[in-house]
Amino acid sequence: MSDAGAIAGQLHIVAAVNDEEILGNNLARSPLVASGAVGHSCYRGARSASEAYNRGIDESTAPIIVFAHQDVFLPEGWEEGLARAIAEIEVKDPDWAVIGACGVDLTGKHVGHVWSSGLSRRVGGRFGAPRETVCIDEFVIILRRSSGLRFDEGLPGFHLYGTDIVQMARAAGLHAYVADLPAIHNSRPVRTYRGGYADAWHYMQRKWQAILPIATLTVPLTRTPLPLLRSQFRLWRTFPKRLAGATDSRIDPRELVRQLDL
Ligand SMILES: [Mn+2]
Repeated sequence: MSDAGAIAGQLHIVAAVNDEEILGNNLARSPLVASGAVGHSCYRGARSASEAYNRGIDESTAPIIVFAHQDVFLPEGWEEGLARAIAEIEVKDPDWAVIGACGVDLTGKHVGHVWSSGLSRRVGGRFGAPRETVCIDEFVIILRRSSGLRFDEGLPGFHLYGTDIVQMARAAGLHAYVADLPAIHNSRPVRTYRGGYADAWHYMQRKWQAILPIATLTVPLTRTPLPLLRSQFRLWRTFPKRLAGATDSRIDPRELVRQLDL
């Protein structure tokens, strides 16, 4: 799978969409999507990411499914990076289940590489060979269809499904990886961990109670709710400053790629 044309034929892109302008400005502009090189399905009106993503699994046939946020831009050549990562992973683990672009490795170290407009900074940087991970950021999730994994439709809303799919892989004796696949996450600053986020966190806390704590890229899953409460307070206190410092998410991500040399 070293050749980019070969990998494109194995992929299908799936997105849950609630804003056509954001989709048009970001994911739809990605060369893979804009050129028609890879098929894509957008699901609107889903109650949860799991519901949309499982429809994407059921209504496509490609062996590798790329679940991407509507506010993600996959730069030119992204699929070549993916082909390289898969080749590297398959030397040791032909039965890999999940690949993401940001995660936490088995030693607890954050690894990944993305531009986040919400944070107005490059998160992580080049890190070489793919590494096993215990969670992944939801902005891009790559699933090997023959792993047999599906998203848990009991998990409400649009949070923590990256950690959940990785933990389901591990529970099934499979492995998940973070690969160096830089992209633009043209996100807005996170306003709150109340409401939908808290519902998902409590669901995950119950679901995985036997193996807590579990690292995530937001709030760790723990027996005590203290980390969630602390993070809720911190987000509330810092939101005005983060909003003021964020990159305008209406920016053309192609311009960001040129500026950032991702
Ligand atoms: Mn996003």
